Amino acid sequence: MKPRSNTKIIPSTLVELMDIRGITANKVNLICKKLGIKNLHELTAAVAKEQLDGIRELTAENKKNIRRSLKLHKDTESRIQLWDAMLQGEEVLQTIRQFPEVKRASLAGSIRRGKDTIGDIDIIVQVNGPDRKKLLYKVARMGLTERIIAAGKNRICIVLHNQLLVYFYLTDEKHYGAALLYYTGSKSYNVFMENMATNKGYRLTPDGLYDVKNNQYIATDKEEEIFQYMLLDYVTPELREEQAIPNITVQHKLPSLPTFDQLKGDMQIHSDWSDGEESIAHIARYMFDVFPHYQYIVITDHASNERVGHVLKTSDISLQAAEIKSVNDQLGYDYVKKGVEVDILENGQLSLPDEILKQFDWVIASIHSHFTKDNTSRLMKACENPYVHCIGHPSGRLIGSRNPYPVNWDQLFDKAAATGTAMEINARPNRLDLNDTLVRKAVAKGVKLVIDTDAHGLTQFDFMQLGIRVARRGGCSKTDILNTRNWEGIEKFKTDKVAAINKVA
Ligand code: DGT
Ligand code: CA
Ligand code: ZN
Repeated sequence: MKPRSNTKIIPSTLVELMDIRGITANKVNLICKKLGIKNLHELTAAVAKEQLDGIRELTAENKKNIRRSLKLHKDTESRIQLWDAMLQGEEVLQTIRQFPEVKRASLAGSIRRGKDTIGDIDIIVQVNGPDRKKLLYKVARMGLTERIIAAGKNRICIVLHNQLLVYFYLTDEKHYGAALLYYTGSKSYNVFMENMATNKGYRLTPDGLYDVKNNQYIATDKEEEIFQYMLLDYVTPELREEQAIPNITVQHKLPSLPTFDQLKGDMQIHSDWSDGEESIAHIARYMFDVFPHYQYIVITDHASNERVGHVLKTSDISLQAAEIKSVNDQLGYDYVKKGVEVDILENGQLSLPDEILKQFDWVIASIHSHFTKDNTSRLMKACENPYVHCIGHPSGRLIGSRNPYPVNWDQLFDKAAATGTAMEINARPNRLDLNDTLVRKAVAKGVKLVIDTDAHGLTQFDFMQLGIRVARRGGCSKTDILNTRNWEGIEKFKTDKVAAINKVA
């Protein structure tokens, strides 16, 4: 075989670059020579500084592949919503778990932490050394894989057909816990943990925890063990973010975070009386069967005197109430609650008068117009209405398509706390509104929150899982979440609100 020219002068630290599709030995050589690069670290730095742009011989595709392989691709446009990433990640996980070479596998990275958008999918895979090649072949042939981007002894990176990147970190049983901890991140949380380890005479690496005194390896097959050895409370992945670190440095001070089974009902649902797909009877039957731990559901169709089309007409409110009554009669108790979602108009007035609002069991007021102006005063005015129980999707953002409008959150949350108005954690994948940071702020001010799905179809009730993750990332306790209460508890919240407003007036 003819020897390949130039290969020899490529530093051994850069050989793995040649696994990148479309990058020949010549190109690797060229990069090394032109930029004086000697190792992967220097290459990473050069790519971050966009120095590859100066090399004419590299195509745009070459550069893209190098960036991807180095995990430097993450501009905001390429991030995908948590829900899509969870579905995709789960599918990849289920597929590789069927390979006999895979002894254990877990999602890590930002998906495991429940971040609202995801740059790429990280998966820890336990596989014996001799099986790694076989695993690579199988991964390459999975229907989900578009192509292999890079493959080495400890890592495989693939791109899926939807252009999402997946990194598999290959590890053995003994190092699994440490790998899971490290690749779950976040980066700033890892730095925090590494410093904590150093302070306690340990060294924490993606390979495991070591006792510095005798350089002895401490078993970390399970992630929890690392926390135990370091005398720290276990920190759930949702709290492994920079914003939560101040709370986790103190032992036994972590909130006990809310869980899905603690939720007693879904409090924003649209039926075919407005823009939802299903009748109230269908929704009730489905929810009753599929979510048996819910004690109530709240139908909150859009209703307005101001707009037409896909809204509950004022004249239809009594007809809708009769339908709800008949569904409840069949179920044997008041399972379906009569709610409404009203618009907050430009001047802060609502799209229905108080005499009508007071007929409903639950009133959500939301902004559906004028998305660019500062909306603090509109939202505060809505809080002052004794019949408004909750502000819907308070920031107005649509992930990837609409920025949140400006709001003075301190002022709004103070008003919400003083008037006893709840804020929504809207669990739709493109809303997640409030987001984790605002949830943390709201809770600190004593504002109560409602997690709901804003479902318009039967499949959307599963979004509740996302809402729970936002609440957990925001460091909520169960008591911060109103719909962990039974309906009597919700009624109490409503009478407390009226009392709070009367006191101020
Ligand atoms: P993403 O993919 O942008 O949504 O966010 P992550 O958190 O999944 O980040 P990613 O995929 O770049 O890396 C996965 C985890 O690996 C990250 O959360 C922490 C760890 N990690 C990666 N690079 C570094 C690093 O340079 N330093 C430290 N301390 N940890 C890192
Ligand atoms: Ca990631
Ligand atoms: Zn809405």
